[in-house]
Amino acid sequence: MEKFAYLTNYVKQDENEMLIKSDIFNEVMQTRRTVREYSTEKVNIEVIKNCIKTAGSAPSGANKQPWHFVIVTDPKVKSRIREEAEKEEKDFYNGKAPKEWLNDLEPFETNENKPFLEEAPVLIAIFEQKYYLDESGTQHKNYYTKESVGIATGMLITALHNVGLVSLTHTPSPMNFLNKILDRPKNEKPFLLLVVGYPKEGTMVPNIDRKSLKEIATLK
Ligand code: IYR
Repeated sequence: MEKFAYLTNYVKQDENEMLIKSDIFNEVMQTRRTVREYSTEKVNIEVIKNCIKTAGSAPSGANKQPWHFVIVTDPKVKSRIREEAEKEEKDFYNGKAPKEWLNDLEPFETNENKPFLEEAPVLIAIFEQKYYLDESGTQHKNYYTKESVGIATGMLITALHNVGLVSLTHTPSPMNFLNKILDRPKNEKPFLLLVVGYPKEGTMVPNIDRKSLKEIATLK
C-alpha cells in the first residue's frame, strides 16, 4: 500500500453555506440534553452501530484508535451492571463523596438509584485501551488515550443526538466491574457508560443554562 493518498473526498464549501450550516448545526446541538429517565422502547441496533462507526472515525494519538465499545441490550447483563453500579453509587452518596461535590450535584437530584440502567434499551460501555497486545502477546504503547476516547465519545453523543436519541454519560466510580461483566481484557479501562434510548414520556430535565460564547471563547 502507498504511504500517502490524495485527499480526494474533501469538499470546500461556499462561505455563505458555511455560515448557514454552522448556525443550523449549532441550533440542533443546543437542543441536546442529558436525560436520566428512559422509555423502554427498543432502538434499532443498526442505528447504534452506525453511530459507533462515526465515533470510530475520531482522531487518535498515532492513529492507534484506542477504544472499544460494547453495546449492551441483554436485560440480564443490564441488571448485573445496575446491581454493581448501584453498589458503588451507594458508597458515593453515603460518605465517599465530599460535601462540596454533593452540593454541586444537588440541582440534578441524582442519587444512588439507577433504574435507567435497566429501563434504557441500550447501554454502551466505552473502554479506553491504555496499551495493546499484538498477536504474539507483546505489549505496545497507545498515546493520548484519554483525549482520543474523549473525542470519540463526544462524536458518538453527537451522532446519537443527530438521530433523535438521548443519552446520559454515567460514571459510577470505580467501574472495574464492567471488565468482569462484559469480559474485556486488562489493557482496557472502562471510560464511560453511555445510557442510550428515548426519553420517558413527561421526563423533566434540570433548568440549567450554557455559558455564553464570551465566557467560553477569546478572540485574539
Ligand atoms: N456518578 C454519580 C455522581 C455524579 C457525578 C457527577 I460529576 C455528575 O455530573 C452526576 C452524577 C451518579 O451518577 O449519580
